[in-house]
Amino acid sequence: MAAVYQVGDSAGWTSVGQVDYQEWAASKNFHVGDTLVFNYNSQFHNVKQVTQQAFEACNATSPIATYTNGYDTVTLEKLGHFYFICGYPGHCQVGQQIDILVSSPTSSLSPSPSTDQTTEPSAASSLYFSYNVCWTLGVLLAFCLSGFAY
Ligand SMILES: [Cu+2]
Repeated sequence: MAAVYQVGDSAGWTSVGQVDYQEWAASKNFHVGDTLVFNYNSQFHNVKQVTQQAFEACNATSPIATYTNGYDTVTLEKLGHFYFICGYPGHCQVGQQIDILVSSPTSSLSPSPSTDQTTEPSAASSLYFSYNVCWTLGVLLAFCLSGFAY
């Protein structure tokens, strides 16, 4: 099921308010087909998808893609990292940058097939139990009889 995430939740995409976008991204599990929504005032911000190198350098001069609408949706179409920064001077440097890692869904372990073996040991043990009881009773009987005999 594809999910839609508003980047920064109610804070949106901003350079003020000290939004920790890495923490925000780390709290999510992004999968192929999910959509990011960048919600911001387009007078003050934009969204530039950049390479890892440009991301680390806060270099917005040669972006992979540029979004400027103020309500931009970006579909995560493949696995791997998606790097976004704000192209306005100084904004990336103060933390308006986000590294989205799109991972494949973890394959859930299928439960081990149940077998009929669970019933067999209990049947065997009850058989063993009744054998023990008979043997114990037999010994007691023999003991009692021998007690009477002497
Ligand atoms: Cu900005």
